[in-house]
Amino acid sequence: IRSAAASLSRGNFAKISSADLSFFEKSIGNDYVKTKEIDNYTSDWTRQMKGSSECVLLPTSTEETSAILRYCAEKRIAIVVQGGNTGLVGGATPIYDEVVLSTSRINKRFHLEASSGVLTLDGGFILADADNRLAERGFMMPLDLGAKGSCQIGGCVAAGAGGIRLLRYGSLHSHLLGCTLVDGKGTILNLGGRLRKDNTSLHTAHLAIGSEGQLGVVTSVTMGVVPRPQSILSAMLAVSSYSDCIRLLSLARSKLGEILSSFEVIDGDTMKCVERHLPLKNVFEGEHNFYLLIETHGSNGDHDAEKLNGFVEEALGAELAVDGVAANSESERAHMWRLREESPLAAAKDGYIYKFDVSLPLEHFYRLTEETREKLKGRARVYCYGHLGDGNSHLNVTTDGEDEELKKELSPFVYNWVVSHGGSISAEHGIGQLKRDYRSLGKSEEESALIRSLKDVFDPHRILCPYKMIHSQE
Ligand code: 2HG
Ligand code: ZN
Repeated sequence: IRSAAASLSRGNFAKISSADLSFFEKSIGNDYVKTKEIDNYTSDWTRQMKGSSECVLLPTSTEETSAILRYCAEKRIAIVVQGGNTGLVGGATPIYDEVVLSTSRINKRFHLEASSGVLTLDGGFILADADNRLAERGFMMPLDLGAKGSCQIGGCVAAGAGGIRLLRYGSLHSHLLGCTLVDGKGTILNLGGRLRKDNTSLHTAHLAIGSEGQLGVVTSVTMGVVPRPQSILSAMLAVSSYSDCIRLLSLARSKLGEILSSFEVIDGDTMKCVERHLPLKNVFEGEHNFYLLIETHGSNGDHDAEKLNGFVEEALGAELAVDGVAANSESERAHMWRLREESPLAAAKDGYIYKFDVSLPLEHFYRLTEETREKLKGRARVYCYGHLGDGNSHLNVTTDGEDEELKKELSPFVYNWVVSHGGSISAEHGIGQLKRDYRSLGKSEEESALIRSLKDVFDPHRILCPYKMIHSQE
């Protein structure tokens, strides 16, 4: 995927010299200034988005990060900040010759205060590693996403990651209490703190959420974590119409109440795509138009099972669902989640892929898929899966080969449709380079101007992540 961002001209940034490399080597050690075999850092994980860079820097601390940024600001060297490189919009992939600043080695500090459930950890901590450490103490990371094995907590904050249990625990705005942000001048900003409540000023730490490296590098995060649920149950429903899916969401909210933690959808075409490309089988016999994956998190297995079974029975009795299956073991539960979490992988194997991640009011959620299918009839395959409980659709379109014409039409069609139906062109993946040209859709000029002013405060030389959400030359 080459986005329009690549057609922007290179900014007026300095080229890396041998003196610059010597400075970096002196500051963070020779081994952590990489100039060779850096493809893993200059392409995104799908290897579809490729850029280039003269060097990758791997600092170990906030202080080393600050020294690098202070120097780069002075010399006007452009930087792209990278966490686990699991993003879906090319935000962490360099375009011209930006230096890649990777937070992978800033991953030592991990401190949990069990009485309050407040965790402080380094920004480079991998989400699954943090969650495993919390599990030993009876806690859990409130956010969970398919990329958990590689994504880093600082990157999650910068990406504004959502994931599969936002419905229950809320977004990062519900959890982030403080963070350390090293800005584009190298200043170390300790924003917010570790208190659950602190209403003394602007909530500056929250500016880091979804900032995509535009304001600084998140080197440390302080956040609330949640008790690990003692009972986790999953079930799937097969449903024939979208309107029944929405009725089932209301039913789930009222019947499952506080234990409802995920309400995910996979449409019929996606399920067939999963079965076609992956060694995975649907849990239902026969074909259905929609599949819902529902999960509960609670503290009493018997009570939760009674509620979940009651919900499934009512869904079947009222003929809102045509079939229902509850997971009876951990492996059955894992199987259900693989169907949903590997849907992106199956779609990627289906051909050349055009990806969308949009928010829509529920009444319009599936009409976008239907209208896109209608528009592209005979030219492309259209898949929809996502976080229905959050109104977040992952619309994916595939063709046998790259289709330039379709590419030109598709994004404007989808994004204009979304905005004119009260949605957002990015629900959780961000803007990066992929959606750069559409970033102001649905935003007022006043809000865009405010965002540019904030950029100038944090990164006056605009060296951080150019050509992306906030462009260096605008
Ligand atoms: C998911 O929910 C991720 O699986 C990825 O946000 C979605 O790649 C996608 O379409
Ligand atoms: Zn998602």
